[in-house]
Amino acid sequence: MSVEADKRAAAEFAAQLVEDGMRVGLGTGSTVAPLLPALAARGLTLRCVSTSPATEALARQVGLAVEPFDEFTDLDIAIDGADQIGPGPWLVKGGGRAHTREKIVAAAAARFVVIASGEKVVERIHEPVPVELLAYGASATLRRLRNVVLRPGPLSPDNGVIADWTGAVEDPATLAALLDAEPGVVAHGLFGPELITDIVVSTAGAVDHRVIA
Ligand code: DER
Repeated sequence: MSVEADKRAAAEFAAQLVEDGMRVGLGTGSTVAPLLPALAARGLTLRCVSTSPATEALARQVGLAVEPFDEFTDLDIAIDGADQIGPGPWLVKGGGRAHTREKIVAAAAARFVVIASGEKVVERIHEPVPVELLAYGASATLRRLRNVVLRPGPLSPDNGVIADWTGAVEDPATLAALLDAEPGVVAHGLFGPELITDIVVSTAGAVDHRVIA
């Protein structure tokens, strides 16, 4: 089974976890892409929040009701992909430059379901780890932060500067704390066990659903 087919299988499995009337956070990326038509096909009444303009456009195309996040104080479920899924579990997210909004949506959700094809599972979290910097003072922040390099490309949807931690990741929790403590860092792409409730991984067509919390 191809990676694309595995992404679709994981997304379609996660779509079944959504119940009528739920407030749903929609992640960003190629694994979330097949989630959207699968959700729409269920014909449920849902209120959705998007983590990127790309997801919003795709969601509207398939008829999902997308509202501004300001309308919500919390969500029932959020579903999103990952760049890496490692022990802990810890995730690396942000390959699609959307990790700040994704982390805010994941934190607001009662249930955060991660969906991925099997090659995203790693024995040890490794670089690069995306980091979003406030544009204001970004040069000074970068000077202080060893091992963080600018990523070529556009600003984030919130006009943040996207960079990557390229140093060794000895311990994700330690690196997360270091980055969180740095003035000028808006958010990094390490998502820890306190955020994650479910992991759905499809490998060669076999879907594994792990409930974390
Ligand atoms: O950039 C992101 O945070 C994406 O969600 C990423 O983590 C997964 O993207 P993919 O589903 O296209 O691999």
